[in-house]
Parts: sequence; structure tokens; C-alpha cells
Amino acid sequence: MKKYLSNYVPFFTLVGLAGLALVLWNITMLESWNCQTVSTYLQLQNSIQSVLKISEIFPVEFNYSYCSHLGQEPTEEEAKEERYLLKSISWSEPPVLGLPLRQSSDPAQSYYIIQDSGELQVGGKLVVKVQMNNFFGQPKKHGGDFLVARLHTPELGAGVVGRVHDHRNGNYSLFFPLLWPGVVQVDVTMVHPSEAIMVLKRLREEQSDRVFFKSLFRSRYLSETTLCNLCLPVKKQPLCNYTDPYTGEPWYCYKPKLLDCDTRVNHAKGGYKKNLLTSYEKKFFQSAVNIKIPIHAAGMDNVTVLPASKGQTTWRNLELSQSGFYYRGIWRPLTGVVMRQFNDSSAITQCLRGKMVYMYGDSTVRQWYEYLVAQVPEFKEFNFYSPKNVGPFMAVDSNHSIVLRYRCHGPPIRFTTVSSAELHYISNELDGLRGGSDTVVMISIWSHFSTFPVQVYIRRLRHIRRAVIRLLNREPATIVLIRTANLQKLDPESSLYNSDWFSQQLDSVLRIMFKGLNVQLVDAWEMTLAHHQPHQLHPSPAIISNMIQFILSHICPVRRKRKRDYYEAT
Ligand SMILES: *[C@@H]1O[C@H](CO)[C@@H](O)[C@H](O)[C@H]1NC(C)=O
Ligand SMILES: *[C@@H]1O[C@H](CO)[C@@H](O)[C@H](O)[C@H]1NC(C)=O
Ligand SMILES: *[C@@H]1O[C@H](CO)[C@@H](O)[C@H](O)[C@H]1NC(C)=O
Ligand SMILES: *[C@@H]1O[C@H](CO)[C@@H](O)[C@H](O)[C@H]1NC(C)=O
Ligand SMILES: *[C@@H]1O[C@H](CO)[C@@H](O)[C@H](O)[C@H]1NC(C)=O
Ligand SMILES: *[C@@H]1O[C@H](CO)[C@@H](O)[C@H](O)[C@H]1NC(C)=O
Ligand SMILES: CC(=O)N[C@H]1CO[C@H](CO)[C@@H](O)[C@@H]1O
Repeated sequence: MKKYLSNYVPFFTLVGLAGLALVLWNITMLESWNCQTVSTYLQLQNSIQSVLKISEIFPVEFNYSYCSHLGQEPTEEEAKEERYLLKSISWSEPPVLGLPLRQSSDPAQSYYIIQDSGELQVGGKLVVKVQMNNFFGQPKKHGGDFLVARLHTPELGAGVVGRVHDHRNGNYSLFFPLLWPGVVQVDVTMVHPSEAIMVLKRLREEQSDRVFFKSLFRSRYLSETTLCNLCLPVKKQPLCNYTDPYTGEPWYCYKPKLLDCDTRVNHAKGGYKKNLLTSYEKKFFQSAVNIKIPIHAAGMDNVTVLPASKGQTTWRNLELSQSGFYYRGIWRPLTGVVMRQFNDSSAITQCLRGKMVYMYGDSTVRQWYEYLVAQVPEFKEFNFYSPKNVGPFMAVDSNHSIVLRYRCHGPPIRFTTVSSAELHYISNELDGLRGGSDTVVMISIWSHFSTFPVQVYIRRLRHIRRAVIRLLNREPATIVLIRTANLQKLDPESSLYNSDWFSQQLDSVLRIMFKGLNVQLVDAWEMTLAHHQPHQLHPSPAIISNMIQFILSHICPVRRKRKRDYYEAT
């Protein structure tokens, strides 16, 4: 048999190498959205084209329910939590499906009205009503549109997000806390109409492989590339089972024809599946029509807020759901952390002196690593010949005994070419940390899960949460920060893979799952939504800087622990 096969080896090698060259040539140049700040339409077009080629090599058939039995079975308690989580993020469906576009939500015909609430003062709140209309200008009869809102004063560099309440009848209420005096403007955006959300829901369940992955297998002169995912239909080819022995997190690749499963050398994003939508569904994803379109005011779009009267307790009495707001361009947390300004590199190194800082996750936590290394000349980066953007990375300030490390999370990860030796799960990494007051852990894991059913994300967070609990149990003084998801720029293509709606759903799950633990959330969602800069997967330096200030303020708190004294700081 071996001898017989060896006659074909040169042939397969040639085919394998040719396929590999085809696949890797262009893909390596086209970094994932999550790796690169730039994501022009042109690049997207390119990547979609190269995807087509790969799809021809690997015809993909995928059915998530087929895969649902793979991976670790949740315990009864976990299954109960999962049901609760899924219920808490359930999204109301339109009562009638298949509505023509003209009867779907049209942000241009919709409007908001500032409710007259008499004299407005700092400490009060502003209520805004939104009426969603269709393209005929008729009121919508059902809810489910995805709206986001903020209140801001450009001259003061001030902004805060609003809470959105869906009345499920086409009307929405927005609630904003009034936190600074002056003229405040309302900003309401429809991210997607309810009709588009139904499409995204469908994609999430039925097209979980719309981002697909591949691995290179190599042994001596022979190499092959095969398709990989959380689960794969077995009927075609035998599988290589890379299920993690510690967590039970599933991962599979098709077994190469000639090589065995032990010859896997790397992992990479394969590409993005195309032609996901019917021509009917496409109408709900039009750039200038119904993706991230502002809703205009009927009447005033601003009000004047008076200072709080002297001696009066102000917003202290309010039940604020917001985690902070911007004032003079600086993030002011409303939840305990008192913001300090670490405005030069020595302030940063003083704070981090003697600390091991571990950053795990996607490119959005890598931004923190990059920011710190760029801001602090004392950090000397070690070059491990790690691939650009992928890592792992390490920087050291030996004078202050500071170590910064970054490592990407385990699959599914859309990075380009991660060595299979570097595919580590965050929970396993955490289990390898001693912990203690000199250990800071920062985690960001959300973006690469947007194309999968929420259960996949819940399972991953469950493992991370268990490891965090074990770590805090070993060493309660360990500092753990978790970054939430953020909003990003969306177009008709990227919406199908990376919509803010997917991110927001995952984000709600994350917030519930880590509630009550001694873990500090870094609210990237609010910090990007409240800011005046456009939404980007990788937030701009002004926002990153605020995140770092917030993180350092948490690691190195002011001695006099007075809550919410940001007015003195302004
Ligand atoms: C997926 O698989 C399940 C179970 O095998 C089957 O009932 C269902 O119809 C399949 N769905 C699709 C879209 O193929
Ligand atoms: C929705 O709001 C509009 C404008 O405020 C109002 O005229 C209408 O009665 C409201 N509709 C419902 C169903 O409450
Ligand atoms: C893959 O391996 C895991 C653990 O070793 C096992 O539980 C799972 O059933 C295997 N999957 C398949 C499809 O054989
Ligand atoms: C506030 O609204 C009024 C009336 O629409 C408008 O004239 C004024 O320019 C607005 N002020 C600011 C600061 O935008
Ligand atoms: C940095 O902040 C300190 C006090 O927090 C202040 O004295 C100093 O002037 C600031 N430096 C810069 C460059 O802004
Ligand atoms: C480290 O500290 C020494 C003495 O304080 C100083 O001379 C040296 O420049 C510092 N090195 C760096 C890289 O900051
Ligand atoms: C090998 C291969 O597919 N090369 C293509 C890479 O992309 C450029 C343009 O994006 C094509 O011209 C090449 O043919």
C-alpha cells in the first residue's frame, strides 16, 4: 500500500503545493478585519474573491444542529444558565415575516421627539420618543429595530450613551442621564431594521461556517491544506479531532489525504463565504438606506441643561445603567473607579512597577499592548520572530520589573497563520498563572465568535470564567480586567459577519456571566458609542488612551477612595 501510494506522492505534492500557493498567496496579504485597522471596501472585495476560489477547492456544507452534540455536554446547572442567558438576549420578531422592503423600517422617514420635561438640570434625565416609520411614511406596528443613541456636547468633548426601550409597537423610548450643564444634542442611529435582524438571526444558526478556517499539514516535502471548524460534516472525509483535552472545546480539520493528523503545522482564517442572502434579504442591507443611518428630530434636537442647584444631590440619586461618560474628552466612570491621568510614561511605569501584565484575546486587546509599548520607551520588545499581528508578543521594562505579554485566544480565530503550537485557550493559560497582586490579566474575546450560535460563546466564557474563579481563589489579589465588545463600521458585506447586533448579543451574555465576580469590565461598548469618533472595529487612539487611563486607574487607585468625584477632576 505504502509503495503503491508513493507513486502518487509527487503528483499529490504538486497538487497540494499548487493549491496551497493559491490559497496562501493572496490570503496572507489580506489580513482579517480583526487584525488590521484598515478595512476598505476594495480589500473586502478582494477577500471575497479569493474566498470563492477556496470554496471551489473545499465545497462547504454545514449544519450546526448536526454539530450540537459535539463538545462537552453542559451540566444541568450550566444548561439552566444557558437557557436564562438565551432568554435574556431574545429579540422580538416581527409578527409578519416577508414584509416588502417598502413596509420595513426607513430611518429617513422615522423621527424622534424630545419629551418636554420642563426645566432640565444636571442630575435629571432626558426622555426621547422615537417613532419608526416605513418607506411610505406610515408608522411601524412592531418593534425589533436595532437602535443606538447618545447625548453629547461637542464643544465640551462630552458624551453619554442612552438606554433604549422598545415598546414593540413601532415606538421606542430613549433615556439619557443629564450629567453636565450646557446645550446637549441627541443622536439616534438605526443600526439595522428589525427585518435585517431576522436575517442575521437566520445566518447565525444556519450559516455558522460563513467564516471558515484552514490548516496546513506538512511532513518533509509533502503538504496539504484542509478545511477546519468547530465542527464539520463527517460524511465526506475522515476528521482530525483537535478537541482540547482540558476544556473539551471542540476543533476539527478534515484529515489530509496522505498525511496524518499529527502533521498539522498551522491554523488560519480560510475566508468568508459569499452569496449568503436571497435578493429579497439583500434589500435590508443597503449602505445609504438602512445600515447605520441617523434618525432625525421632529423639532428640537438639543436642549439646555442647567447646572445642579447648589447643595442639591445630583445624579447620585439616579439609578444609572451607564458605566461612564466623556467630559472634556476624558472618560469619567460612574461605577467606582476614580479616574486618574497617567499622562507621561513615568506615571505609567510607576503604576505598573513590579507587575506581570498578561493580555489574552483578539486584536482589540492587542491594541492595548501596542499602545503601551508605543507610549513607554522603557518597554523593550522581544522579537520572537512572531508573525506580525499574531504574536505572541512580550515587552519588558527591566528597570521597573514590568513584563507585558500578549497572546491570541484559541480557535475560532480569524488571524492569518497562527502556528498550531500557539493555539492556546485562555482558560488553560489562566490555569498556568500563579497570580497575586503583581499579576494583571486582561481578556478580550468576542469578535471572532460573531458568526457562531451564541451557545458557542457561552461555552467558551464558561471555561474562562471557571479558570478566572480558580485563579482568584488561588490568589485573590490578582487583578482581572475584561474588555467588552465595541461598535464598528458596517457595510452590506461586513454586517453579515461582524454586525454590531451580533456583538451586542455576545456582549450582553458576557456582562451577565461575569457579574458578581471580582473582575473589572472595561466598557468598550459605551466608550465607543459615547465618543464622537466614528465606529471602528479597532477604536481610535483617543479612545484607547481613555481605556488605558481607566485600566491604570483601576490597577493603581487613588488613595482617598471617594466615589464619583469627577467634578473635582474637571
Ligand atoms: C440539520 O440537521 C438536522 C439534524 O440532522 C436536520 O433535522 C435539519 O433539517 C438540518 N438542517 C439543514 C438546514 O440542513
Ligand atoms: C407612537 O408615537 C407617536 C408619536 O409620539 C404617537 O402619535 C403614537 O400614538 C404612538 N403609537 C403608539 C402605538 O403608542
Ligand atoms: C473528539 O475527541 C473528544 C475528546 O477526546 C471526544 O469527546 C469526541 O467525541 C471526539 N469527536 C469525534 C467526532 O469523534
Ligand atoms: C439647538 O436647536 C435649535 C433649534 O433647532 C437650533 O437653532 C440651534 O442651532 C441648536 N443649537 C446647537 C448648539 O446645535
Ligand atoms: C501630568 O499630570 C500631573 C498631575 O497629575 C501634572 O502636574 C503635569 O503637569 C501633567 N503633565 C502633562 C505633560 O500634562
Ligand atoms: C535604568 O536605570 C538606570 C539607573 O537608574 C538608568 O541609568 C538607565 O538609563 C535606566 N535604563 C532605562 C532603559 O531606562
Ligand atoms: C494565485 C492567485 O490567486 N493570485 C491572485 C491574487 O490576487 C490578485 C489580485 O487580487 C490576482 O490578480 C492574482 O491572480
